[in-house]
Amino acid sequence: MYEGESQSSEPGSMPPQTPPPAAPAPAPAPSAPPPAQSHGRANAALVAAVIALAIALIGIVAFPGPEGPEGPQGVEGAEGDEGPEGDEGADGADGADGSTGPQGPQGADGPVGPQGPVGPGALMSYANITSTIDLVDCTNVNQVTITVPQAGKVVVYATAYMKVDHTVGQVDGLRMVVDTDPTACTFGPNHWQQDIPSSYPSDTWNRMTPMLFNLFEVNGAGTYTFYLNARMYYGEGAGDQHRSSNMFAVFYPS
Ligand SMILES: [Ca+2]
Repeated sequence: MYEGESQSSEPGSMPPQTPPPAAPAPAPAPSAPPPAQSHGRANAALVAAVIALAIALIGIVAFPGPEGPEGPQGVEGAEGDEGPEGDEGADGADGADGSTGPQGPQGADGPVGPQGPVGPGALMSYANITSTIDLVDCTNVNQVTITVPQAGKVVVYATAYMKVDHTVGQVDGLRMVVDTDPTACTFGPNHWQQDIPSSYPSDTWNRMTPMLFNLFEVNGAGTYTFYLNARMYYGEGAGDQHRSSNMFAVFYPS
């Protein structure tokens, strides 16, 4: 009972007791939690903030602002790994011809080819005879044959070794010709002729070496024969003979 206050008591109740000595002042109590009303307002504010943030994010996503200026170029990155080899490309156009190279070594000899046609050069035929032939009238002593491919000219050359038996007091005369006739011993511009005067002493081995040539026209291709003929036009006798001779025929095409 505080001073100044009245204390009613009821009958039969306990007498008033002396109040106990005052207790020491209690130590300050730890901070008590806020009243329940303040805690509720804080939660509501937090929820409102979260909702506002969500609305802001939705606004950012749904309604983005204008694009900002392009930023500065970044630093070049490290070189990447080499990629796989690509497919082979199409062939390019041919290049220009190169310069001529050096001459190569000489090759081996080839096989012999077939004989070619007769050329424009001369053809030649040859006849040689060593034979004792008595001269009786006009005597053929040698001949040469030549085959020509076309018209042209044939030149015939002849040399001979002749033996003449001479008796003093008689003339011996030998004539030789080249002709297409084996019986022709005609005197003419192409004949060869030599005499032994009658005053010369007798001799059975008078050697004569005539040299003749004559020109013949041939009208076309073919085989032609030319003859060397001899005749004693004076002093014909048993000892007058042909011993040997050569003939050459050369063809010249037109
Ligand atoms: Ca004679």
